[in-house]
Amino acid sequence: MAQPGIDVHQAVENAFRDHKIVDIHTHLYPAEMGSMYLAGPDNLITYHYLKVETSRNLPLNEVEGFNLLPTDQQADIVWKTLFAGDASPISEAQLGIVTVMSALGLNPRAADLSEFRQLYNDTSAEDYTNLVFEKSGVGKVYMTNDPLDPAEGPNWTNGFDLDPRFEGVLRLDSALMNWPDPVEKLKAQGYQVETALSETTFREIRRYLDDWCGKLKARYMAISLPPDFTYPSDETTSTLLKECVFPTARDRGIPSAMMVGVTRQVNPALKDGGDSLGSWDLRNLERIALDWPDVNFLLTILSRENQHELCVTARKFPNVMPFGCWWFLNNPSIIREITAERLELLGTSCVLQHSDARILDQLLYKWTHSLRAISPVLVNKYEDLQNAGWPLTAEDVKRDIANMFGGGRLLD
Ligand code: RAT
Ligand code: ZN
Repeated sequence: MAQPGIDVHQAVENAFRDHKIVDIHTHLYPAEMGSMYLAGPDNLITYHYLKVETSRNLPLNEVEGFNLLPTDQQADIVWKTLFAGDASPISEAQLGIVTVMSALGLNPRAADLSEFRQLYNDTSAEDYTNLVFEKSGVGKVYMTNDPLDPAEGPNWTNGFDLDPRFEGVLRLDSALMNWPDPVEKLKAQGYQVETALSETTFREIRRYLDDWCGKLKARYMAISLPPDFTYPSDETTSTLLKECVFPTARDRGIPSAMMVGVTRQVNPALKDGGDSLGSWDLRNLERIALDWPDVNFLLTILSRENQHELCVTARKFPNVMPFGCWWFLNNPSIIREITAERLELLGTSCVLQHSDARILDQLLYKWTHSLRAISPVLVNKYEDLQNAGWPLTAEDVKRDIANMFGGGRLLD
């Protein structure tokens, strides 16, 4: 006879309430890293997603000037255009601000940002950080670390006490993309790379990767790649991944993350907001996974069209781990779809989401919104499981959620 099952809805809600999320891809940094630390209303309101939406409402010839204004003036324009204007703020990025302000006890329908600015200015960075981590249910965030970035690099060379809630990830774009552009920057750091992709260059890049994975205690290395990225190929980035990154990942026993499908700067006037996307031929991933069975690959792909194929590829290759609904996919309708197909094709062996937060406060909405989209999908699957005759327990649900939102098996 069928046993009365647990209330799945309640079990999922409790599991998320009790679990501290490990957010494996963000652009967040602790206050100890000076100008890298971004928080508060002005940074939040000038998030590039919102600036793009503001630019849609500005006359074309004003977009460039808008981007040149000081941050607080840009924030005032964004606020006036998108929140105090003549349309409801229902885009995902706009809704996010409403969620953040409500979470902080502020009136999101305010005429200006003064109340929010006051609250932020009256709170120390330490208290603000604690408040955001506490309220968002996030336990750890992985950073995006670029030692070649002039604003970031000196922090690491000079040393500082790293808040243990922040963990390192070595981002490779600026060291490897568009070779030989990175040569001078690498040389300035003492790495004797050459313009040619020679054995010396490979050796020195591997030394760079080793040194910085060590210094950062990097959880993984990551690179973002365009839709036309191919492997194997004589193209420089592909060669450097093969000769330097994949062997380093193998030898150090850390994953190599590939974030694929970004077309940088289709509209340069929009600055950070000027990037777009395209779909990728996943036969390249099959070849990589087959050639490097002893490297674990974390994969996030930008095009919606690639998501089902990514699940299928991950079924074929246990060293491929899909993670997150990246950037333009980080919208509830698409998260629901991707979550369902991942659970159906991969069970719990994937990392369902990351936040990609750039501003600390964004943790307050990115996770609330994601979990609001993901929870009903999980509830549905658990109900299917119960209906099929599985005596599900609250402990099962807790364990699965801890696995899927705790970094995933490749990051243990
Ligand atoms: O989502 C974003 O904010 C993008 O600009 C990028 O940061 C992207 O997530 C990346 O990591 O390249
Ligand atoms: Zn990112």
